[in-house]
Amino acid sequence: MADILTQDQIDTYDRDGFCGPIDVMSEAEAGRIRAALEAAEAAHPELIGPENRNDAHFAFRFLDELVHHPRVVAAAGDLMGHDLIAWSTVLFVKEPHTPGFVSWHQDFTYTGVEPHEGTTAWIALSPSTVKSGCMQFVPGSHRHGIRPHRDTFDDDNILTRGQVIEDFDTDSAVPVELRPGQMTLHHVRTVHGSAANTSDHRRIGFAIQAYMPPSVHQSKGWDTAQLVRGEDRYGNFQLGPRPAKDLDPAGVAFRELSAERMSEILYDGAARKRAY
Ligand SMILES: O=C(O)CCC(=O)C(=O)O
Repeated sequence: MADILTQDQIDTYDRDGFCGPIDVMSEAEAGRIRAALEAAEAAHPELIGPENRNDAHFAFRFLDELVHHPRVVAAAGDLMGHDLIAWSTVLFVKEPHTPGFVSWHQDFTYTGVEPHEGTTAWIALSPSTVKSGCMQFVPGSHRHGIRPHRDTFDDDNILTRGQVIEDFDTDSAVPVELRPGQMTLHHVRTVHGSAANTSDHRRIGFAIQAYMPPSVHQSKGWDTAQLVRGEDRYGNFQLGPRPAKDLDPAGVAFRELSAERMSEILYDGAARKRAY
C-alpha cells in the first residue's frame, strides 16, 4: 500500500516516467520557505545563488527540511522503497523575463550512478507555469537507455554542460504546471526540459536529484550522499550530516566537499567547466 501516491499516479509514473502535480504543502508554507530562501540569497550570495546552487541543503535548514519533508520522502518511497538516500540537490531559479532555459536531457547522463534507480523530486516555491518555464516531460522516454547528449555550453542553457539530446522526437512532451508547494517526480532517465521564463515573477524550483535506494553505487570512484530514511546497509556513499542550524560549520564543510565532487563527476571528460 502506497503512503502518498495514488495507484493511478504510480501507474502513470511507471508508464510515462513522471507524475504530478503532487501536493506537498500549502501555498502559505511554500511562501514561508521562499521568504527564507530569498533572505539567504540576500545575506549570503557567496553561498546561495546562480553559481552556488548545488547541495545547499547541507548548509541551510529550510532546504534540509524540504529534502526530509515527510510527504516528499513518503512519495519518493512509494516508488523507490523504504531505505532512501538523496544524491544531490539543485536550486533552479529563473528570473522574470530572462532567457535561461533547460535543454532536453536525462538526469543520470553524467552522474556515474549505477544502476539508474532513482526519482527526482522537483518542488515549486513559486508558480511554475508554461509562461514561467515549467518542466516538460516526454512520456515513456525513461524506458530506454541514456541517449547521446551533445555539450553546447550555451550561455542561456542553465544545465552544467548545456547538454542536449538531439534527433529525438519531443512533440509529445507534456508541460506540468505547479502551484507553490506542489511537486513532480520523474525517473532519472525521463527526457525533460524547460523553456525561458517570460512571466513577471521568479520561477523557483528545488530539485532533489535523486532519491535512490542505498544499493546503487558510483561508477566513477567515491561519492557523497545523505541518508534520508531507513538504513544504508551498503556503504557505497560517504553520507553527509543534516545541519543543526543554518550555516552549521559541519554542514557547510560537507557541502563544499560534496559540491566539488559533484562538479568533478558531472564535468568528467568535458571540454570546459563552468562555475556551477
Ligand atoms: O528547473 C528546470 O526547469 C529543470 C530542472 C531539471 O532538469 C531537473 O530537476 O532535473
